[in-house]
Amino acid sequence: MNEMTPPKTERAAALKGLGSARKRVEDARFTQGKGNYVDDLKMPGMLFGDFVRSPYAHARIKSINADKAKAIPGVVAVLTADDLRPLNLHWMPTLAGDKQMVLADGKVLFQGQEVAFVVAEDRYVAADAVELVEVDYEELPVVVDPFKAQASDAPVLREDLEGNMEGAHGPRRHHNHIFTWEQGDKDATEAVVGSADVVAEEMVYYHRTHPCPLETCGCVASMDKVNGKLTVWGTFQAPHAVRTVASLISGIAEHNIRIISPDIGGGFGNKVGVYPGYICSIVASIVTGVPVKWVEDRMENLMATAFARDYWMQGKIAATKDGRITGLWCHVTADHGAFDACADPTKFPAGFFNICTGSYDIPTAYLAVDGVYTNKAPGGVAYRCSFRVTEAAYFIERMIEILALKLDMDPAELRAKNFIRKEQFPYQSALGWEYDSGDYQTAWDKALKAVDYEGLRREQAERVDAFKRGETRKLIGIGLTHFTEIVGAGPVKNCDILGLGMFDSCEIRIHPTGSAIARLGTISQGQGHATTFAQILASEIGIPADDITVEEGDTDTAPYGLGTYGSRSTPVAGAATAMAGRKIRAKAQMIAAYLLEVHDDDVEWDVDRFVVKGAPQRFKTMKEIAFASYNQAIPGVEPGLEAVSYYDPPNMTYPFGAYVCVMEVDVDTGEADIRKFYALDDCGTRINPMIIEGQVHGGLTEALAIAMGQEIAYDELGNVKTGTLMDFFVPTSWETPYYTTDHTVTPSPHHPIGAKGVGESPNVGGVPAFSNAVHDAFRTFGLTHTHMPHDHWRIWKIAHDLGLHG
Ligand code: MCN
Ligand code: CUM
Repeated sequence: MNEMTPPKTERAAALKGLGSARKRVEDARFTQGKGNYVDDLKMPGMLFGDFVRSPYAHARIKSINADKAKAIPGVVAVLTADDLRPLNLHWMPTLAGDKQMVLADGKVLFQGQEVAFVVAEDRYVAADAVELVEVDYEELPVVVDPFKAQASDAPVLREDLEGNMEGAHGPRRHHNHIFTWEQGDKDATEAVVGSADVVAEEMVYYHRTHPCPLETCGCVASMDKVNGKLTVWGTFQAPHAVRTVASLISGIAEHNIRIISPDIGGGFGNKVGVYPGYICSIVASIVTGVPVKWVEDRMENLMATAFARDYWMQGKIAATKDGRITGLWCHVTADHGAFDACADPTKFPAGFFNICTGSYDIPTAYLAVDGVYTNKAPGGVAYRCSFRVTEAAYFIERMIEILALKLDMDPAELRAKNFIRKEQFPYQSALGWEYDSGDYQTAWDKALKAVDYEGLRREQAERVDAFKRGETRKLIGIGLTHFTEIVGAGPVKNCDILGLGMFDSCEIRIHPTGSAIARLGTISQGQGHATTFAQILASEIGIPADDITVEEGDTDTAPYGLGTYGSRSTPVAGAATAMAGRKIRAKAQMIAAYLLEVHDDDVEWDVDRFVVKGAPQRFKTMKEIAFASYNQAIPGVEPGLEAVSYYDPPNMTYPFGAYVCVMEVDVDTGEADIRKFYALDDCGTRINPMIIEGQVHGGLTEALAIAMGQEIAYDELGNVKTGTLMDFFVPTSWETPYYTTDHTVTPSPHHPIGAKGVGESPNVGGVPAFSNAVHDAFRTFGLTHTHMPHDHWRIWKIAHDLGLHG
């Protein structure tokens, strides 16, 4: 038997476990068009809902007349706030402790706001009826500027809060003010900034944009009146949380609610929040007794569901003459739109923005964030953001560049000089985080060497000379970034959403023949969980990944979890998976020892089996053990082989990376051509290098979009100017450059397999890299800072303002 046993490496490779570039199991159905998305659901008698939306950003509603709409054949109902009021569902709580109108109650506060919900026998009839609902609006003054919103004579946006100066996050100091959030030491920081050799000061704006997933948001609600059970299929990134919230809001017992997230065509944070469409569909199904589907169109998605960013970040960074950073001061004005519907952990109204000291050992820091209401769509945390970490990384990586200019120092050198050093981990940051692990200098050196940084700087200088001689109209920009992220919310002691601690879970069942199913509290939206979670397990329990089904997203079967966002699946559910796997292995060890007639301690694990110590010819494979667990009566051991783990991580994980973007900028057309993009990511132990590369490519492309053109822009009347894909930039293969990916591996010391999250890293690091490249191209011509997005017109304008057009 012994001579038949393949060598360890062969057996390990057959498992396709940790580190294997296993192909995505999901792709068999996706590439054949056989995915099952919400809009693919068809049920007998199903009705369709569609919204009447406000054309105005701020207006009083004097009357709504739905008579003409109701007269069209096929229209079943038209719901307004008056219909929802008796159920107390005309407003709903938001994740940020605010409340939001489900249907306009007396007034509207942003363009595209939901005013009435038409329910009809088909989608087209519903759309026709929407056009016939007559709403009489009286326009009110509009505020789209968060600074003007705080003027003493600014119009009162939230009349429902009038006189209520106590908000969900402490006192409000103005009728359009939501909260102030402070971190760090104000006095000490102001003293450092006040007496420093050098201080760089700037207003860094990270404009409003939108995650714009290919599949928009939607759901099908089905109330089974016979069994009293409500089932909702939806594009939900956190199905269990939706179930609990639905139960609390509707009064339906939680066991009578089943939430199912089917295949999701991209989430990017857009599908974390709760939208009026969900509530209206549920109510409509309860009222009509048949399933009701609501799926928004592209314009509705861009205009009304969770936007991203819109942070005005005023910064001061202080340093010694030789470039040692001594302090960081930051004040953020956060434009939250009409309702604070930001999806942050409860205690963090500005997410994890206090990671804004970045990769640097900054001894003193202070941060204050003021949330403000305006006449824009609500939302706020979405789009590969790691809870505002993308804003934080953009802020610090711009401030570093601006400081380098002021010091007349190379920005690569300035960064290296201030890195948190390897031996300082675990590192306590001035704004309250404990970074788990990192080796920034190694990553930085590797990146600079890979792109030949010195050579690039020489070439850049030569180009500037040639430009000045009139031989070329193109400049070279070198965009550097070293980012540190914080992902894996999170420790239950300080992270919850609506009171639900942010643990996650995994439940494993091994079948008699040695294959398995694992169910998790997370939900993939394209990240490849069915592929990668099986790999974690394969290495833990010695069953090939190909023999393990991973199932997520059905609250009737999956263990309770908080869902997928904030790159938390690997740090939290991935840890739960490893821990559940270890429980399986512990039981398997007892079974193996019994079968081999030795003591438990006399067997040891060997890839896919337990072997008797010192007698390698005597072993039991996991397949044999699995069968034995179902057919042997083992004293003191329960039949079957199952385990469940609920994992509360002791800390978050701190992935990091070094990105370099090399750009050719045409001074006369404003075109920016990306010549090279190098991305080194360190996400600790790598589960599947191919999936990581895919995550990085996708996130970089979104970063390219954001930095180079994509925005949700409003005019002064609050009209959304970028509500279609004609105006809202989504890169195609044409605009997407070639990316070079690389890595270092610094494991997380507290994660069972040492893995950190990676899904959002490329956005967090990518945006500053692209933006810094644009800035760097004009560095020698006196550009300090300019706002994103850097579309052709804006780049042309920089050149123009710098007098480069002669
Ligand atoms: N991974 C790995 N090794 C690591 C870390 C991660 O192989 N050390 C793999 C994981 O196993 C997983 C993937 O990379 O298959 C992403 O894992 P993780 O970083 O834990 O992130 P999540 O699974 O929690 O995904 C969320 C993250 C977020 S918040 C946004 S926003 C985003 C992103 O993922 N949305 C996405 N990537 C996306 N990719 C797609 N295709 N679609 C989205 O909507
Ligand atoms: Cu902030 S976007 Mo992701 O956390 O779903």
